[in-house]
Amino acid sequence: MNVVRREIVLVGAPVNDGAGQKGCVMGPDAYRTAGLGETLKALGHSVTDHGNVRLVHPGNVAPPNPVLRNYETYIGWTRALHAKAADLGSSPVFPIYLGGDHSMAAGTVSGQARAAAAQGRPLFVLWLDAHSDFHTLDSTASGNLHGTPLAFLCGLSGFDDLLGAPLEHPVSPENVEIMGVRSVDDAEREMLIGLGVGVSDMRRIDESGVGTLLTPFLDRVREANGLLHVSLDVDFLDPEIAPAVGTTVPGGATFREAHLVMEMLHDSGLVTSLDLVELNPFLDERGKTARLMVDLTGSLFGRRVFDRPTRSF
Ligand code: 5AB
Ligand code: MN
Ligand code: MN
Ligand code: MN
Repeated sequence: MNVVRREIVLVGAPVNDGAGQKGCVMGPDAYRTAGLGETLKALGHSVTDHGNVRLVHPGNVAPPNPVLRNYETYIGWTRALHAKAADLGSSPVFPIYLGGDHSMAAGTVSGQARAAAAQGRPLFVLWLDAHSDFHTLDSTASGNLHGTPLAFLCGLSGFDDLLGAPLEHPVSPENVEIMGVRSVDDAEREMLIGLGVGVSDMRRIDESGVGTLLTPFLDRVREANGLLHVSLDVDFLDPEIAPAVGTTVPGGATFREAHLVMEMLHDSGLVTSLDLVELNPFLDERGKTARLMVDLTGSLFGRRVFDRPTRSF
């Protein structure tokens, strides 16, 4: 098979406190049970499981907004995952972060961005999600912190507690592409427009197709010699095919749309790190969603029906 062999490291991030519902804590083990490691090895890659990252509680920190839920554990997880990702990002391995709710991306992506900056390369982020996760600690109405990581990563203000200092290596908003969106709050919409974040909502996917929307973004990553982090929220997918998530929104990506995204990402050779987030195994139907996420990861790592044309004319 014509697949570039990667040294993959699995990192469990059993983060549960950012979501409104319990259950994401079981995500890392559900991916292991669904055969993520075996699937990647069968494609010719080497896989090492580093186990789960442990939360380090930061001590008492007063939340800047009374509506925020579990603010201190957001800080603790962000610091622990930032350190792990900065470390892995400076080695030649490909990390896959097994969530855990999406608040974990505050740590994984900021750590990868630090490592990218040390190599003098920009980090691009593809955020596959029904939501834009672009609330500040001020603007969130639900107080659920999994709705805030992308605003933090883009350097919006008010998040200095997370790493104990202003974010040193924010991701440029123009280097972010959010795909699959169909639920954005008013405050988020204003900030996304103001900062020029790329958004391909479901209507644009319906009209143009994922391939047409993804290609110019991948071209930009290549031209900038960038690194590309992909953050895949289960709710990017239509709830009919992926029910195991606490924040379902109808009208999501189909089975083939999602696989095509992953296949194109594989062929680009540009992706250097991945989050699999928001899987809530407690809400799954006999492992269906966990298995689909594993299959999609297989497509990202080179699974295909044919690896060459069947004839030359
Ligand atoms: B997810 C909502 N915007 O702030 C909020 O699942 C939903 O990581 C956030 O994308 C969804 O609570 C966060 C209504
Ligand atoms: Mn999300
Ligand atoms: Mn979401
Ligand atoms: Mn969600």
